[in-house]
Amino acid sequence: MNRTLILDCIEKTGEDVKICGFVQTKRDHGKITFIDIVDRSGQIQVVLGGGKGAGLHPQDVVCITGKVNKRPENLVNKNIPTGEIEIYSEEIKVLSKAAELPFDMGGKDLDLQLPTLLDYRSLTLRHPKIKDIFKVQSAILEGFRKACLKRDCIEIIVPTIAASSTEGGAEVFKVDYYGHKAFMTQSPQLYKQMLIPVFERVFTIAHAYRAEPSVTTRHLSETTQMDCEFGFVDFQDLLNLLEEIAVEMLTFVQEKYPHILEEFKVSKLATGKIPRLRLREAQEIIFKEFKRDNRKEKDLTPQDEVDICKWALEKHNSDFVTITHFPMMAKPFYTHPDPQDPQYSLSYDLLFRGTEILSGSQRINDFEMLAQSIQKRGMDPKDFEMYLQAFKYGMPPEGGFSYGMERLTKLLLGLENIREASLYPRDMERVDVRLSKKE
Ligand code: AMO
Repeated sequence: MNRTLILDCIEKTGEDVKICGFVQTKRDHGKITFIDIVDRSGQIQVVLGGGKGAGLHPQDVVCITGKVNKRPENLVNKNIPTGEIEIYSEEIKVLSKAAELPFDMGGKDLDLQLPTLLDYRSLTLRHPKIKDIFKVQSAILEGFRKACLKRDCIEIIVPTIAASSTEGGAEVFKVDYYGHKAFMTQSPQLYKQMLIPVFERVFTIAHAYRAEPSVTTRHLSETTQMDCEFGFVDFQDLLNLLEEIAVEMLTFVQEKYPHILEEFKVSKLATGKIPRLRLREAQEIIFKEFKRDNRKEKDLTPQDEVDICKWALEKHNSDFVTITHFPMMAKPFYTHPDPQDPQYSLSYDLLFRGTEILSGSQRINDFEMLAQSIQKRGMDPKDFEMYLQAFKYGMPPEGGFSYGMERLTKLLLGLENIREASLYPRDMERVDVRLSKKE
């Protein structure tokens, strides 16, 4: 008999089916055993007769052949799509036995401390609610791709080993590259720009490596960036693009997985017109409404981000707020100064539900100006030879931005820690296994 997916059993009441999946929970009632089986499509209750349930354990991999029955009215489970049916079976084949689990995985939530959740990652990812985080993440990627393709962008895959650092600063992993100096890229920035004269519009979903010196709930050492870059655009075009793509992408997720967002008890997207504030305007609001004077700082503090998002939701019914015009000295070398006020830059961050999820800027597209900007920051243009070549031979006005995939997932689902939004998070303390403390 061919395998039937669990969700498709709904259409097969009265028929014999074969389902294959994992034992989620097991309840023995004498010769009868109730087991919940999970496959990629969903979960179903199986009533196993003939004493066949003895010896079964959670996470055993099984195939079960049996009849799909309607459940008695008083036993219907309204919380799952297959809640009106169950399978009665006396035939079970165990494909793979699971070792005894270190903790109970049968509850609706997996109540574990974060270190345990990550120490047993290959196991904890199987829990339906944890799995749902990554279904949402996959939909974020799908929504992003759709929005970019719709705008005529070409998808590119770029290297993650490079001859120079991309974002500056000390947060860079060095690589011994056949005895030469090389770096893990902090972002796909330089390559996406280099490809503008080739394709005009590009996007990439790229690994980025940040040697973060501290442990926070919003930073990873290896992160995934969703990057766009557009040629022949100005600052206003870029602001429109980044906001439109964000709303489209998250609306797509909301429409694809409404039940998961409900399960995580998060509210629907507030999509009022997104307020745009210069950094100094945002800091003025923080000062007036929240009584903190950060008006001379070069960026918003984490608490400022929380508060300005609160303000955007209350006053504009928007889960997003765009902050522009950060000081030039706070931004990477490729950022274009504002011609009206060159101390400030044509840069922007997008904040979503209390945290920055995106950064970007109009870029310097003039070859000489770019080489000078590299020098001004104490770097050597020689280290950027391939990059500068793209500008030397003609570069249109251009700009772009980057969304942080894990941050977006965390904020959309209201997770406490960004590590929950990464399949296999890397941080100062962990590369799959916990790193031993340095002496
Ligand atoms: P930036 O460094 O701000 O900009 O990164 C863009 C977005 O990526 C996410 N992000 C991170 N997420 C988790 N852990 C980290 N350590 C981490 N670092 C960044 C954030 C952030 O908003 N090249 C520019 C983008 C551009 O100008 O196009 C850049 O990398 O959500």
